[in-house]
This record gives sequence, C-alpha cells and structure tokens, in this order.
Amino acid sequence: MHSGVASPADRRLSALIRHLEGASNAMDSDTITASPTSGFPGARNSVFEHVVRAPEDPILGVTVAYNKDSSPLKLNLGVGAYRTEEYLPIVGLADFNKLSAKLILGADSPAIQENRVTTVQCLSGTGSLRVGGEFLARHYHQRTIYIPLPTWGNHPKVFTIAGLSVKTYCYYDPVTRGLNFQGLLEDLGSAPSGAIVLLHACAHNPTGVDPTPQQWEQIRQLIRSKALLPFFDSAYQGFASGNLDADAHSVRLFVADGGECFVAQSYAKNMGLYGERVGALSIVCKSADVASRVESQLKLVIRPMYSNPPIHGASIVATILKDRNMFQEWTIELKAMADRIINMRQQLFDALRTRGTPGDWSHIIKQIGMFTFTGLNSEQVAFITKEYHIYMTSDGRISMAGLSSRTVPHLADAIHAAVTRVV
Ligand code: PLA
Repeated sequence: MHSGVASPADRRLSALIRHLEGASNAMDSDTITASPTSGFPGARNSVFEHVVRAPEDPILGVTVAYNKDSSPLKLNLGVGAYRTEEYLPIVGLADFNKLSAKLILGADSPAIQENRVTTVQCLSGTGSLRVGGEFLARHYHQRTIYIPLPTWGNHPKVFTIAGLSVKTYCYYDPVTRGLNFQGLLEDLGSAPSGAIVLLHACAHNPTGVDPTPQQWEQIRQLIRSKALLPFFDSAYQGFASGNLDADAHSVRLFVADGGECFVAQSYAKNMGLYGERVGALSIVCKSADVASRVESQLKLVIRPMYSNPPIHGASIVATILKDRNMFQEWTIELKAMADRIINMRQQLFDALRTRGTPGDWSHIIKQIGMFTFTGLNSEQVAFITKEYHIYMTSDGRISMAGLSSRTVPHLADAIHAAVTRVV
C-alpha cells in the first residue's frame, strides 16, 4: 500500500522532473501562461497534483462519519466527550471557514464557487502560518521560503521549525524609507523556480511600507512567470485603509489569475480577538479534487499538533460575519480605528515639525497600518526608554495604535531629544 509519504529520493526525483518540465515550458513561451502556479488554460496541473487523500483520523473521523449519517437512529459512541458537540472537527468550525475565505477572497470569488479553496481554522495568524509551513515542508517540492527583509520577527522561526529553509528578499530601503522595488524584483527574479514567497497582504510589519497596486501587479507577473508559490500573511485586513476589500487587493489579484496560493488570516487585530487565538489558513488550489486531498493532509498536520481548534473565538467571528447588521457595525468600527491611527500619524508628524526636529519625518504620514518604522536606531530607542519611559522594539518600530492625542507631545519630545542628543 502507498503510505502517502514519498521517500526523500522520490521527492527529489519528482521535483527535478517538474523543474525540467517547467524549464522546457518556459522556453516554449515567454508568457506567464506556462507557469505551473498560474491558472490560465494550458497551464500545467496543480503543484499539489501528487498529494494523496489521507484517511480520516481513527477517533475524530468517527464523528465525521456520524455527522454525515442522516438516519434518525444514529448514535455516536466514538469520541470520549460527555457531549460530542463539545469538540470541533480537526479543521474547525465549518461556517467560520467559509466566511473567512469569503472575507479575504471576496464574496464573488470564482475560486470559492468552484470549491477550489480549502480553509482550516487555526490558532490565529501564527498558527495558520505554522500549519501552512508544515504542509509545504511535507508535500511541496521546494522547501525554500523567501521572506521580506525586514519582516515580522517570528516569521523565520515559524517557518524554520515547520521544516522550511528560510531566505530573505530585499524589501525596505532605509535611505528612502520606502520600498526597494528594484531589489525586490532582482531577488525574486533570481529565486529558484518554485520557491515559496511570503508576502504581507497589507500594512507590512514592521516597515509600514506596501507596494502600490501597479507594483503588486508587477510582483504577481514575476512570481507567476517563475512559478514561485505566493504565501500571504494577512494579519491586518481592514487596518491599512479602513476598508476590508481594499486591504485584500493584493491577495485577490493573485487569486484572480487562477493560480495557487496560501493565505494565513488573523482576527487578533481586526476583531480584537487577540486572546482567543482565532485565524484561518486558506489554500487556493487548481481544482476541487486537489483542494479536498490537500485538506485531508492538512488534518494530518493538525491532529498531532493540537488535535482541533477552540470553539468560542471562531463562533464570535462567524456570528459577526454572517449577520448583516453586525458586519456593518464592525466595518464602521474598523474604519474608525484605521482613521484614528492615520490621525495619530498626522499629529506626531506635526508635533515633530513644530519642534523643528532635524530630519525628514514625512515617512510617518506615508507609512501604512499599525506601525511606524521611525528610523530611530537602537541607541536612540534605549535612550527614549531610559529617559522618557517610552517602550518600543529596538528596531525603532512604534505601534501607532498605542498612541493618543494626550501622549503625542511626550513622544515628540522624546524623539526630538533622541535625534539631537544621541547619534
Ligand atoms: N503576522 C504578522 C505580520 C504579525 O504582525 C503578527 C502579529 C502575526 C502574524 C501574528 O498574529 P496572531 O496574534 O494572529 O498570531 N504581530 C504583533 C504581535 C501584533 C506579535 O508579535 O505576536 C506584533 O507586535 O508584531
């Protein structure tokens, strides 16, 4: 019987074959239609075509079978729970998963309508990245993941522990305090075919620098032409612009070409559910059949890690997302939060200008999302903490969400003193 896990030698061989086939395709045509991760007619099959269907879990699978049975006589004596409803399935709350995919991919997403998306509830954004990373390490032919430089400090740890090998691509230019777009294109352009690329869907952490829609389109073309596999981290949907759809633009751009991609979603920030650990991993596949086999293997990743996710946070999210009025109320609150952050940027910028603080501080109002990447160095940060009792990460990142009109003058005084006294 096929065990479902190919030997390392088999994996390397099939990776090589795929690589060679991909290379000859690319020689036939310069267009992106030849890329295995794009979905244009004529493109090759799913990069997960070889994933075999995993059997149901011997204990929790009993409940899956029980739930499918429509007999009025049915009785579930499988799982050891006083009331069986107490446990969620391994993949989490079904409603929550459907609604989460709709929230990030759009209500009218063809990928959802064609059942090509598998979504599993995970332990917030971190857990979604971790599960996605381990699935890739087990089933994908390329183990290298490219993460932006800099990025959220936990990314390299999560992906390394998941079994991937982490490399970086150019992202931030400290001189312009903006995107190093040329460097990004060069680095991704020289990445090995098939490599995984971690992208921040919006509100890049820690830099607050996002590509423009035009730059996203160029990134998409490059990624698809090289058959790289995009893995989006969406931890701040709604926080960048105050608009949920606008903040999902980058993800939807990639899904619209019919290609495959991964998306990790977090509800920690946009629904304030930090402590509930509620998030989702969606894998957009080429076909419904691949998606269902991928999901069966995701369960094998999750079951020995934490069995199944907790129920309450996901129920809160599902309740809000499926009720028109609550959803509307949520979007209004999100917009208010995003606007308040934007307002704090303006206040801090004005306060530094009023003080005549040396330097160009326009990046404070240009950057996007919760964070301002101030450009303060670690000595200046240490000085500010020691003398002014203001705490921030040593890379000079400040959370604008933690600032208020009352505290802006104190921070501006501190920054002014730091840049004039500590070099
Ligand atoms: N991805 C990015 C880009 C993040 O910034 C964060 C959280 C996560 C994922 C994980 O969020 P989770 O709570 O849903 O798992 N970053 C925070 C908190 C806000 C943290 O580091 O845990 C930060 O201060 O950077």
